Amino acid sequence: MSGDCLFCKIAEGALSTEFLLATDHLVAFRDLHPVAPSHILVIPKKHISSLADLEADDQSLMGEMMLAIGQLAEQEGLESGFRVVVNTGPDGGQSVHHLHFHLLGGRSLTWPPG
Ligand code: DGP
Repeated sequence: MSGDCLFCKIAEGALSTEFLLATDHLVAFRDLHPVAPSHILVIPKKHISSLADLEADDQSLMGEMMLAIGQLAEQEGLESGFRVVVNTGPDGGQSVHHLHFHLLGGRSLTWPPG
């Protein structure tokens, strides 16, 4: 838990957010401002500020998160595809400084992103 981190509070259940998935190490919940019919955030319970702050010890946690994303995509019925985005740093458009994976699906997504 890091001081006043919003996603740490969500992860510890302090904000009564509905979890689509919760394990010892991660939680998944719907984005407050969805940009696709399915827009889920998957976050580690451990406070990690961004993808750029990962350490070697986080390797198995990241593997668990990838597997969770696959499970959530299946749960959401995203058989025709989905996208996973990790906004990182100011140029990456990161607004919440607790590592999170956006799982986006339910419509055809364009490329390149803005
Ligand atoms: P990013 O820009 O990549 O840092 O994405 C942060 C996302 O977090 C953004 O899409 C909106 C979402 N978000 C911010 N505050 C809350 C909240 O309190 N609850 C939920 N469910 N999502 C939030």
